Amino acid sequence: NSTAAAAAEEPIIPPVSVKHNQLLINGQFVDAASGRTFPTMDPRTGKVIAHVAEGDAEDIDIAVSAARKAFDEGPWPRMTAYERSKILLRFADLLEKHNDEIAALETWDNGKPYEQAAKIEVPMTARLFRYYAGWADKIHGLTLPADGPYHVQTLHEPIGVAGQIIPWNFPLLMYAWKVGPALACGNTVVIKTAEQTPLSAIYATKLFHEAGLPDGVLNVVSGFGPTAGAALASHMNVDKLAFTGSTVTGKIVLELAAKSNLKPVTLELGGKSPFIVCEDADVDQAVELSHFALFFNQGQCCCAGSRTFVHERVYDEFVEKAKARAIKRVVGDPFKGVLSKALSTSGATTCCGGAENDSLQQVDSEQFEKILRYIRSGVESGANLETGGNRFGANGYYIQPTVFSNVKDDMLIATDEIFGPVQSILKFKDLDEVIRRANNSNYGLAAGVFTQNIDTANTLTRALKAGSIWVNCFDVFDAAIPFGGYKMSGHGREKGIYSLSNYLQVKAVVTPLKNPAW
Ligand code: TXE
Repeated sequence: NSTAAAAAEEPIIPPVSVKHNQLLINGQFVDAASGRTFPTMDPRTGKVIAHVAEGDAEDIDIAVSAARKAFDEGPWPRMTAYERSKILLRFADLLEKHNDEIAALETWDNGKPYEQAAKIEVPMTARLFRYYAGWADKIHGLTLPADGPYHVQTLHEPIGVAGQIIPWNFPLLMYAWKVGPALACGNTVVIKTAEQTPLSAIYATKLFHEAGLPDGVLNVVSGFGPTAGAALASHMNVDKLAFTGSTVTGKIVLELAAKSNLKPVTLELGGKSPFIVCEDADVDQAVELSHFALFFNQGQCCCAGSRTFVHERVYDEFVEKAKARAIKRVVGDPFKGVLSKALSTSGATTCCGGAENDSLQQVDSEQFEKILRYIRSGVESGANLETGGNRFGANGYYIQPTVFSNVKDDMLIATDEIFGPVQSILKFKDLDEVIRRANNSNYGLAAGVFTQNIDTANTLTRALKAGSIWVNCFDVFDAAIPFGGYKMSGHGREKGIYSLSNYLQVKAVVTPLKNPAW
């Protein structure tokens, strides 16, 4: 069978080598001040890909000073917006030129399918920088009609030095979501990448400098959370913090920001998003998209449709088909695979689509063990294990596509973010009930709604407490569409016009009118 075949195969040699493994501060590659390095691993083999400079508080301090200088004295905020925009556009061109190399680094470091990185994630990153390049010269204040003889205007100014902390599930895209709007608004940046996946951001930032980015405007520090990350969150000279990661760590960085200089914080945290299949839904389409909503990117998506609520009239048919779909999934080496026809024709640049060979390779042993623990808890709490439930093959951190039916709301597999390829299917009877149950979560990141009835769709989209609601589709990510959460899924919105306000100060300027008659 395919499991045995995949396990017997030798891992494919990545078509890339690691050229850059240092910190990138003030336009220069440098070692960590401590001289320390840490290994970044190939999850397929557990072997070291490269030793990367390990930044900590001292390096963060050096990087923040460089960003401060570039903001206070450097050309960036004072450049014309058009010049800034041209640099972002040139960077997007360079990303495209080096598309395959960056995609290979991303796959090697993270374990995601190469086709997905090469055909979706790097192109979406370029698209996002072009989108924000378009905004750079369209950011402006207002003239306001105030009571009294005053000329009143608002200036929209960059905040200053932005500190950004990103995770490992979409290393390059998370870099884009954070860096794109910050730079378009004229801020300078220190970004701390995830310790599991440091490689693509260093490479991309080198390209940014080739595109003409002045020194100190964008500084990349690789390193660990409690050292480098915490130093960035609590730095007195960082004016704004943006974080993507777990809700637990989100609370820590919010506290560090409050206890230091009260810098404003945007948080994009975990989720347990409902995917609701109504009785009148196109079941085959709902099965396909619920599969995609959960298994895309190995299940490592904050907005994964991880509570599949299915109406009782179509439940049995849905469970059978969802199980068959999961069994059909091709698991294996992420460097092998082709984009699924369905998703590539649905528009790869707007849809964060998946590959037919979804490697299901988890990023590291910690995530792998966490997922297996949740699978065991699902079995112990009485859910029906329809398929999967184990590791896939003997090597790496592959997990079998796993489907549970008969899941109850209070089981851990229905309440907690598993962040892996484990689908939990729950049964419901009517709309009011599913609204109540879907909203009964600490999270509120996203939701999927499957129905042919416009009234049902309108009721659900208004009633569900979630920042993104996809109707008869899922995971449609366009640079223009805002993304973010209700409740413990976070604060603020990223992407689109909404992200700009995260990186701008609004200054009200009032001047008396000497001759109010005019
Ligand atoms: O997250 P962390 P982890 C969820 C998912 C996953 C779980 C744990 O459920 O299984 O979180 O993953 C940095 N001060 N998500 O441990 O710790 C860290 O170095 C400052 C959902 O990887 O949140 C990394 O850069 N920074 C999520 C980033 O925070 C700290 C994506 C994320 O790591 C820090 C990833 C500290 N004290 C995981 N500790 C999503 N929303 O998409 C860690 N970091």
